[in-house]
Amino acid sequence: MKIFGAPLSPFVRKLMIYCAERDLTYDHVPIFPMGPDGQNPEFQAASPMGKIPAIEDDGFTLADSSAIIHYLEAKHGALLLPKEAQAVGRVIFFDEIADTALAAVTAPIFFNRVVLPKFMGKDGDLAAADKAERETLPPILEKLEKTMPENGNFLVGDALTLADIALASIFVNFKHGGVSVDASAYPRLAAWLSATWARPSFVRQLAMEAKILG
Ligand SMILES: N[C@@H](CCC(=O)N[C@@H](CS)C(=O)NCC(=O)O)C(=O)O
Repeated sequence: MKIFGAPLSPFVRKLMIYCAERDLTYDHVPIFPMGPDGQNPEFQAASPMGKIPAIEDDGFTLADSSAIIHYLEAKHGALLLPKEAQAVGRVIFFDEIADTALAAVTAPIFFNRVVLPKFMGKDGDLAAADKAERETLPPILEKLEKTMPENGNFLVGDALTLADIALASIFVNFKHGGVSVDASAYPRLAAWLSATWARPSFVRQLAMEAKILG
């Protein structure tokens, strides 16, 4: 399988961590969609909307991290998606929160503080990043804190699921953008996050990303 994408994307990271957690190997084809890579015909064929990640697997192409992970679970056997009705609903809920509310607030922070200055040679809109951190993010973290399990390291049930991978992946972009989760304000969220980031899959991924960030 080929994975097209840039590891600093929360959605590419989610797919890479998913593969690491279940020992699926892949060839990584680096694609930064906003640069010339976006014109790569193989990538364009795999990702009709031009977004990362996308895959090519034995001639089959697919884009969108959640779609790809559902495909891989169906192909290789369900491991990180539970079957029980309420659990599957909750996993999709967390995956969706990462893709919507959190992605919307990560974007101005990560893009303006990291992507524009480091990879595109442009000044980011630091005022927009600061505003997102100060005003938009805290109410989301407060709501998220209320959805965290009281005990335990997993968001759904007593084992790792796609919910943990998706949510912890997007929080890496806050970290790269200089935002940390205050354990005194959000104790359950902070505890769950540090437990998830301590997994070997995340440790390896973050080491690789540290090299990219220099
Ligand atoms: N819901 C999608 C989101 C993918 C996405 O928005 N990727 C961004 C990078 S983080 C992208 O490719 N942006 C380039 C563009 O929109 O042109 C997924 O889970 O894969």
